[in-house]
Amino acid sequence: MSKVITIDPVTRIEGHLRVDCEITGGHISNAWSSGTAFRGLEIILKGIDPRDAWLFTQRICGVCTTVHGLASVRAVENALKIEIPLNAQFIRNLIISAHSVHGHIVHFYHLASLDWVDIPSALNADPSKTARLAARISNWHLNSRQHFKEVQDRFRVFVETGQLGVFAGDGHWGHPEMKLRPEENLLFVAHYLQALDYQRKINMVVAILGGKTPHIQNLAVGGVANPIYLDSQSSLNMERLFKIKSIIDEVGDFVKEVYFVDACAISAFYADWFKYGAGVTNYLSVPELPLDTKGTVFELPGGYIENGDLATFRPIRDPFDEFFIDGVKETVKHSWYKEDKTLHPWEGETDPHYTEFMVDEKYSWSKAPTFHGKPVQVGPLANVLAMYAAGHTATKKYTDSALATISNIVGINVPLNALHSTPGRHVAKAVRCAVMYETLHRQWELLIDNIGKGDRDSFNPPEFPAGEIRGVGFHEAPRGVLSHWPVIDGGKIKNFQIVVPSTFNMAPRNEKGELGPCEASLIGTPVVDSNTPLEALRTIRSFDPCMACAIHVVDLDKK
Ligand code: NFE
Ligand code: MG
Repeated sequence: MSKVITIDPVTRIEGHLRVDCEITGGHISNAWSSGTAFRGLEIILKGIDPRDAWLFTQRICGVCTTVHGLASVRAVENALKIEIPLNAQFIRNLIISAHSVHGHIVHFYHLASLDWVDIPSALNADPSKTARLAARISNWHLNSRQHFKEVQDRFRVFVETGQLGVFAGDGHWGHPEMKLRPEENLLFVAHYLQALDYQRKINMVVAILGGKTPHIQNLAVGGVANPIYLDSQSSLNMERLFKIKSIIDEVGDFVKEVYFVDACAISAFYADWFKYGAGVTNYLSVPELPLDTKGTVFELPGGYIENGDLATFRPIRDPFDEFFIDGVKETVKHSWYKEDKTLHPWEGETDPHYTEFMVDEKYSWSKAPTFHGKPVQVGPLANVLAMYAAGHTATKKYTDSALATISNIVGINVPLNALHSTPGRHVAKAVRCAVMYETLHRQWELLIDNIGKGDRDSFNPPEFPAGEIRGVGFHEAPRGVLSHWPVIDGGKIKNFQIVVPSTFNMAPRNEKGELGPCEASLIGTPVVDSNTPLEALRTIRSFDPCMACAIHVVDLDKK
């Protein structure tokens, strides 16, 4: 006997998502992912000055604001084939890296961890035992009996006065699939609270360089609007640069001694889960952190892996690489847009056409992107596997260290292949966070060295030719490959398509009826109680879905 359950809305994500699961014999046998909010942001872009596009596209999302700003200016620079000053690249790279570290910490602790951690159970923990447990896996200075006791006491006051606050409505407390002991739960409650502070701290780097966050103000087609005078109080000066350095150092300890360790520990405590959640194992990521003025040499590699086989890794060189440019298409066969076309983003057309939720026809506002005709998974797992396949040193170091830590806790060898799974997405995100933290240091040094050579440039003014030009700007965002595809005519935007990480991952079926990555990953997942489908939510949230980003509309006829 099969039964279909509807989870709507999926909470602790960004935006509006409905997921329907067919459950047969205690396991998910089919799934449908549906973006339920129509967004119209791309319509506004038509006819505007391409130098302003980034200010509009940033408003797509309140979570990953910098990424759309960045992809937009890159896309217009790519269309113009202009170079930008080295200082501008390094300043952008610092923002990208800090924003990624922030995003990964927030996702793991504040959006996803409560699917695995039974918060109220922490009240029954013995803080001394929690401290001993923590000492075995980490050197973090706050892992003391005294600190855990303080957290527990503070938390008890909340519970006893009935004020669970953010923990009130959205937990699955006491669910039979919650497997951690009270001591382990207390450890994660303490780190959950610390993480609130550290995600804020690293975001200060974004705010110092970007003017504010969310929605940075310092981008420009041609560079950044950060004047560099080392002894002026009103520009990027030595004081601010060293403030950034001190924040990076401080947050680095948290990333390595807390987040990285916790992601390994949770995965190890739930090691059974390594067999669930693989789904689509075609992986796409793009290179990131450009080191030259043309934006063609990168610090971090990216590329395509087919069927989970790292031997198939094919690097993507840069945004001029035709393997990337020709590979991206979007289909609307199962999305609420007219007709069933599969189009390249430069030809992209979108004509909203809402029907009811009909799984054999149309059932989502999200389009279904493909890469060379196949559904692909994007995100930190895709990126880490690509960087691993490319032999990237820091990625190899942290991935091997994560697998060794997990194997050590579980007591059996957990291989690289285990990462094709729900916990694999969390482990990979922690690996990527540690890698991004190291790159923060490197980008800071590159910026300081370049300024030290006397280079103060941060902007090259763009000039728009008559006639039509096209560009693509890609970015490896916290949730995966993001690309913006403008068509510009006579200095005005004629068309602007945005293909987003969550559109890839949370896609409905494509033109061939193949399931999107999240849909596919749910198949086979056990659900012990269909009234509280915690297990399905674990896998859905492991993608860090952002539906606000995933859904956009372009209306070519301005209807
Ligand atoms: Ni709104 Fe995003 C990221 C983009 S969507 S969060 O990262 O682009 O997956
Ligand atoms: Mg789009």
